[in-house]
Amino acid sequence: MANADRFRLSLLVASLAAAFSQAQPSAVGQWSSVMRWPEPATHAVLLPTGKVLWWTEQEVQNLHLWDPATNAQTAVPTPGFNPFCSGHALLEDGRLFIAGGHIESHVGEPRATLYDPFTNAWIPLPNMNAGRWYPSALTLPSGDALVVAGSTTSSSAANTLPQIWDVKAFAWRNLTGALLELEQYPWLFVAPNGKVFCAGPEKTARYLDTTGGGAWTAVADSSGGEREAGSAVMYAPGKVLIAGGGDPPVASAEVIDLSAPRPAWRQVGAMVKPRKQHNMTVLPDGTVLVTGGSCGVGRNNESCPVLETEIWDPKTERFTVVAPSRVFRGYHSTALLLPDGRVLSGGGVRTGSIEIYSPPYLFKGSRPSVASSPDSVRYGETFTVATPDAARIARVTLIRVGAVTHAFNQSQRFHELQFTAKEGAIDVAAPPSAAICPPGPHLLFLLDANGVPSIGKMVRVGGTPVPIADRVVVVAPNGGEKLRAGGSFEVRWVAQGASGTYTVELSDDGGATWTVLARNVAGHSYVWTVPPVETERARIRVTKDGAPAVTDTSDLPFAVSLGLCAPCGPTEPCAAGFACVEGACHRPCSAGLADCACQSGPIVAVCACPGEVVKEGERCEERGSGAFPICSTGLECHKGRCRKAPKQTVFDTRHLATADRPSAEPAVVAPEEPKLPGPRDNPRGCGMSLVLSTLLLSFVAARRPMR
Ligand SMILES: [Cu+2]
Repeated sequence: MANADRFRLSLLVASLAAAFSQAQPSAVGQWSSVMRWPEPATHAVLLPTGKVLWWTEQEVQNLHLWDPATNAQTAVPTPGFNPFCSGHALLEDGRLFIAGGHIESHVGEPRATLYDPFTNAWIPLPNMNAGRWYPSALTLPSGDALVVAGSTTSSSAANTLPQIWDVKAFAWRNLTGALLELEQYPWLFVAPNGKVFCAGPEKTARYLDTTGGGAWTAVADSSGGEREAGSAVMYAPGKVLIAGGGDPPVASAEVIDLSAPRPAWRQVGAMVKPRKQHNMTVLPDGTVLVTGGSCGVGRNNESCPVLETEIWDPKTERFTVVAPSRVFRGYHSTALLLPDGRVLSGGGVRTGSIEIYSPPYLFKGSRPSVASSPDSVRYGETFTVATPDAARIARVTLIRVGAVTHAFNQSQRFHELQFTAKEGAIDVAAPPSAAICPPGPHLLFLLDANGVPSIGKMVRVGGTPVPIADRVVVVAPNGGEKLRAGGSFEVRWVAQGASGTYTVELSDDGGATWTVLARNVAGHSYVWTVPPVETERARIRVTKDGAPAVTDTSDLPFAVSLGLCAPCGPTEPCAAGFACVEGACHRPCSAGLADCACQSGPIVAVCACPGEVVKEGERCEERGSGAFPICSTGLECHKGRCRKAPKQTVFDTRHLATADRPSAEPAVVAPEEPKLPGPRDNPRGCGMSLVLSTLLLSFVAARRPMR
């Protein structure tokens, strides 16, 4: 922050503090002192254990568990990739689904993983179709997890394919009928009709039908227009509040009721301050807390910090200003409801501190207490909560635990439950269905007539979670690779369930016959010396030892080449049909030798001959001299590779099953064109890591120059 901004902020803090110094906490609530945290809290998730899993911005890959009860921080092992800029959702059984993340600014991580809060362990999942940077995730009524949007390789390359992580099948389901380029971190909610409602930040709100191949339909346009970096919350089933956002940011707010015959956005009272990058947190009494943000133009305008805190009441549909915070929390800040009814407010760019807000209801008398409550409840059942305060309970509410980043909580939603009081207990009606209340961990609150809530009790809503069955999925080689005979290759698979060992097999004839490569392999990878065979129909099969049904095969065939790029020399000739060029075996072409860029690794580059007509992904000559390969019909030469006409969106089909591929053409996957680090388009965003750039540079250096 510039000195002038810092001075302005201190004046603002002083003047707001003076204005509120006389106000009672029972009217305006109260902020804690500012507490230092090791890093900015850019992602924060309340786990079913009552602890907060949080992690930070940029290349720092430290994850932490914070215990609100003891204030202790403990380190969490890394998931093996950087989950900054990922999407997240809590599954029915309380495990956290994390999809995508950060390779560099706008370049998304294709990996996904589950975090088990009960064992502090990660379960890697098969990769998504492509990278996702700034996606949103959502647990569906089925208990499966949807992931939508995010960028793949650049700010203009959106991942347009919604994907569903099928918990039972341990596999992705692709909504190929619902390709759509969406804004980053879309605001997704399960609607009462079972569809997914995307409330923004785009002007047009839509439904996503996740059945079959999926389909989007428009629902209503916001009169506030596009609300970039605004926020949204489902404050009752089917009822959504959106507020702020835009450039410059606005103060306006709108609501929609999806249960209405023709849902439409309706303006409600505006916020006191225009803002963006603020957080909205639904509270145990059903009101919505608005914290932080900036009132200036741009992504994170520090010269216009909003310290005013506001509370929106769904009964009056108006915002009320309460006690101000002390620290500017804009871009990369978070707010999260804690089990005790307070709200954690932390983060902001390079802002390694938190404050905790105690809402007015914590200053209005003694709290109702819960003597006992069930750990889980089923849809439609009546359950009993023992409480010595049964006679004074006025409301029972249920809030799905939060998972927040980038000004949007991808998990929280609010429910009012019906109940009847009896002696020493209350009987409570559980939510009627998964569309009204998707399965997963929730906080149950009892409130008295003054709106004072009990401490929240963690309760799992839903049926019986899908048992964690034994599964194995081969992730490499998974189809399309071209391996060099004699090279070494790391066969990799992911798995869930009981630990065990694995048998790895190879077929070089499309799966007709199999040869065992290794037995009793511990762990989830096996380094394999590629045998001297020539085939385009190879597949790998991995089977759990003692469990023949727990098995998986490469989705598509890969190739092994005996000749191409094999090392050669005066005493080490190439196989028949290949010629030795600069120590590597090349395929001869009629008009001379091919320009095969052989790499040092096990994967060989695609080899193309001058004048030859080549397929998508293969090398070509942009200047069109005719001496170099020509792209086949429907393709054009772009950056040295034959590609479909350049598009703004990327639909990477490499990981789809054959039936899902848009064309019946066999898959040809060229090694990615190396990308040199360019000027950063976003100085705050994440630069390419040193390791990655070094790897790419050494790859580039290893390539023979183009002729
Ligand atoms: Cu960011």
